[in-house]
Amino acid sequence: MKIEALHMREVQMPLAHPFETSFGVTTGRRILLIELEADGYRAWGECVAGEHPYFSDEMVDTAWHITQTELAPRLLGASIDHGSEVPALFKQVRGHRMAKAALENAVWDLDAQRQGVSLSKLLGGTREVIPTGVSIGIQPTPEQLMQKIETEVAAGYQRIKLKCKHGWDTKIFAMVRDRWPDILLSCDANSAYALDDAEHIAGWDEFKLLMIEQPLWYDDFYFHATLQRRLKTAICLDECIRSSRDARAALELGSGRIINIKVGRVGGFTEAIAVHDVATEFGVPVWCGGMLETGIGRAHNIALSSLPNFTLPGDVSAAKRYWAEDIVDPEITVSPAGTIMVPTKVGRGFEVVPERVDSITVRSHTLG
Ligand code: OSB
Ligand code: MG
Repeated sequence: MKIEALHMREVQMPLAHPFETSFGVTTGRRILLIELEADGYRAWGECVAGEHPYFSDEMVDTAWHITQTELAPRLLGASIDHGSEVPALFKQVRGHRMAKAALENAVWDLDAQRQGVSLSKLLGGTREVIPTGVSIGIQPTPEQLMQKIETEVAAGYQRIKLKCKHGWDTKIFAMVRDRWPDILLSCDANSAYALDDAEHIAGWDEFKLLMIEQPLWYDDFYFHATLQRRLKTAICLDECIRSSRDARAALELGSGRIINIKVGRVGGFTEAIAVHDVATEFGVPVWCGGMLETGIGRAHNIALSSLPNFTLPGDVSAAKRYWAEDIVDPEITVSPAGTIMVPTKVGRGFEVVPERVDSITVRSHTLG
């Protein structure tokens, strides 16, 4: 198929609740969306780059620039049969994985429609439902955190992940474990600690956390191996895994025992599947991370989460936790058992509502 037109747009959406991590507070999202046209089909991709280069070195403005000047021209007019052919088109451009992923994922989204199969099936998914968890940001007070956990546990979520940092860690975990001794509980430091904190972190072993996500530097997996040797609790790697080669190196080193796969962080579905496969080879479970996505990215995450080694609950939770009104129909919801049904319909299974997207678009650019 030939990519006939490529539309870029930036949408702005206020979050229903502010989201605080060790790197800052997000109150609203600026998101780059991609729409492709080919063979009479229209497909979508979402770029997960944030408003600032705090999670990774990408941000929405760099993604916009690199898409417009380098990536989109390479995709436009290209004849491709499959999403897995896209990385080769972008090979000359180093990095900018989130920008690349938005385009590649849109091609998979298109190909699913063209082949008349669900995106899950096209990606190699085998699950009918996916287990889901929630990521709960740092709250103004411990009482507010306890209230949030109560709400999410009552909603059925199968795993509670707490964002943490110095001053919002040991005491908080103790308080939560005291009230909920048996829930699946984890924490995510987003690189808030250093190796000098090893003893402090080892103190969390008593809380029986499922995992400690990215405790050390965003670009490190060598010292994570040093730390992992000192912990009973599994380390889960997020920021530092940018490719299947990183995954193999990290697992050979023993840097962690669980991997969080974010399709944007690794550059698209092709590489996400490759990371999944490396983890399988090492007997390491994976789960799907979230980046405060709209329904487009969320639908793509649901399809990815249907692959066999996504055995742990992911951060792919219900749209209403993030948005007063999402941009897809039907609304993405979670069952009382804490699961999301994987759509069996053709394509991504959640239709983009054009009027809704138009109403929140602040800039757009078309190629082709
Ligand atoms: O580290 O997983 C992370 C959100 C933005 C940036 C990084 C992370 C997150 C989350 C939120 O944890 C997951 C979600 O609910 O989408
Ligand atoms: Mg994380």
